[in-house]
Amino acid sequence: MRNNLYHFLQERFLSAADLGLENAGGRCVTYADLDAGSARIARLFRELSLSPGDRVLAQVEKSPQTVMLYLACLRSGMAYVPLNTAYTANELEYFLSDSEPSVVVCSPTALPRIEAHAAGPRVPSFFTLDEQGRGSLIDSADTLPPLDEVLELNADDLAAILYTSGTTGRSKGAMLSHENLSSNAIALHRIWGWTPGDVLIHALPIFHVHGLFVALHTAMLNASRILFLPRFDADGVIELLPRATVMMGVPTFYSRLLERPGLTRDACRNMRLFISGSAPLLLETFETFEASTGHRILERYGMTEAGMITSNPLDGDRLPESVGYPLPGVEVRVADEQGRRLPNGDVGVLEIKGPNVFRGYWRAPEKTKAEFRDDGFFITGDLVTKNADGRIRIVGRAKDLIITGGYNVYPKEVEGYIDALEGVAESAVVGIPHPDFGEGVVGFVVPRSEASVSGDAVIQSLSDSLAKFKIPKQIVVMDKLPRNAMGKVQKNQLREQYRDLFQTSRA
Ligand code: MCA
Ligand code: AMP
Repeated sequence: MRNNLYHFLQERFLSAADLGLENAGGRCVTYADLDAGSARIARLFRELSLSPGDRVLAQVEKSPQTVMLYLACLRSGMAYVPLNTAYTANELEYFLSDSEPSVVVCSPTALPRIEAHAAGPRVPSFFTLDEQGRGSLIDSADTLPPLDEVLELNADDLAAILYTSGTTGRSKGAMLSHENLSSNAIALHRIWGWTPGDVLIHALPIFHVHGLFVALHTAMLNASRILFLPRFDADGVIELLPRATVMMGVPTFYSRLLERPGLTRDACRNMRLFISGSAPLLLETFETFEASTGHRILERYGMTEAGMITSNPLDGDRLPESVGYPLPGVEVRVADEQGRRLPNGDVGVLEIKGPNVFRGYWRAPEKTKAEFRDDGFFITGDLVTKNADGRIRIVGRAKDLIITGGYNVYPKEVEGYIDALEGVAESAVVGIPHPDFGEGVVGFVVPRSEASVSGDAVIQSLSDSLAKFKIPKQIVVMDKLPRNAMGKVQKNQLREQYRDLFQTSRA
């Protein structure tokens, strides 16, 4: 039984053991290094007497050593719990108590406040890892002999828990199994036509599905050279383009690249494929990108709970404003609120089933039950149409969600924090079209009758509690929120009325 995803990856990437993660200066942490480094961290886990399924929580910057840590979790059967580095200590407290990690890895500067927050029955072991890939994690592992074993697992054993913000209440941890991840990686590797010699530009963060799973797994299965940038930087990417063949990004990457004169056909001469996802790619971005580079961006669609779900075809019509066809092995249907299948062309919620679909929410069986139909289909909350040949278009969201620069923000969470501020009677948070981030978070705030509230003060007050990307780029103070006859806030009306808020200035 070779169910461990690490088996699949190792088998392929060791065929090119001297390639690996290359930084902009050309320094390479090879696949052989990743294999040996992850084996030493696996030994450290053994010394700490961790058991398979124990959680390893990481809030660390992107570095090859972060990848080693992830691979060590895979090979030793630990559940990797990566967290956005933008989360504040306040947000972290919840993830620590909910996931009950056995190991916590964080930056040296964050260590004191994270240690202070870690309570509960079992105190985790703490290690540090900085953006250069140095810290007590690597220092401790480097003194140990590698543990070369790759644990035999069941296909549905846990590989990772990724937290997704919830429409109501707190974030939910999506439990992803080895099979979820490997089935998706193998399907994507095939349908995107990875070939020997492909070189990937990797500029995504590695605490989400896109950068951690989609990009890394496919490139590793291909034993590809990975040009590994610590973060997205349009000029840095343009410099690397002539050396690369594949790039993955959120739409903001593409709109930012288009602002640079260096994005030319010549710069893209060796590129084979540009892939976009995590948020809607605007028609304008698709068309301007094609005009500038000759490349039609391939858009695909996914979510944390299911990895990738649909993709435009590599060969055949790559259409803008469409996310293509279900991946091999993934069943989809478009349904009404009761789960009844709708005719082709009708707008409904996309429901999906397949080996990519997660095992449920961590320690939340009721939440899991609420999002699955009795026949096992998962309700994505995305509003779509499907045409007669099976092509899917996303036309909206049934869930109240803002996607800003590829990060999800649930308005309810932000509203909760704003409403708790002194002088605030109520608030509504919506996404307004934003030239850089696709959608920009905007807060509409109604002060209490006797109070006066300033937008800047609201933004300032939120900064200790919320990650920056969730904090409204603008606050509009108003006397009352628009409501319908039932008393429900009319967010559509706010979106419509303020649709040009970001159009004149890049906020
Ligand atoms: C940073 N800021 C943001 C964002 N990122 N605000 C809103 N939305 C964002 N995405 C804040 C910064 O803290 C800063 O605040 C200000 O906005 C400007 O920052 P800037 O320097 O422009 O940002 P950056 O560091 O260049 O980052 C922008 C980015 C980054 C490169 C677009 O957000 C990014 O890498 N996004 C990718 C997200 C991703 O991987 N999503 C995949 C999720 P201040 O000025 O106050 O300091 S996986 C997923 O969705 C599913 C499965 C899927 O289908 O893939
Ligand atoms: P997350 O929970 O962070 O994984 O975000 C998943 C959500 O991102 C999906 O449910 C969609 O609403 C959205 N999404 C991902 N890819 C696309 C895309 N290509 N077009 C439109 N929305 C997308």
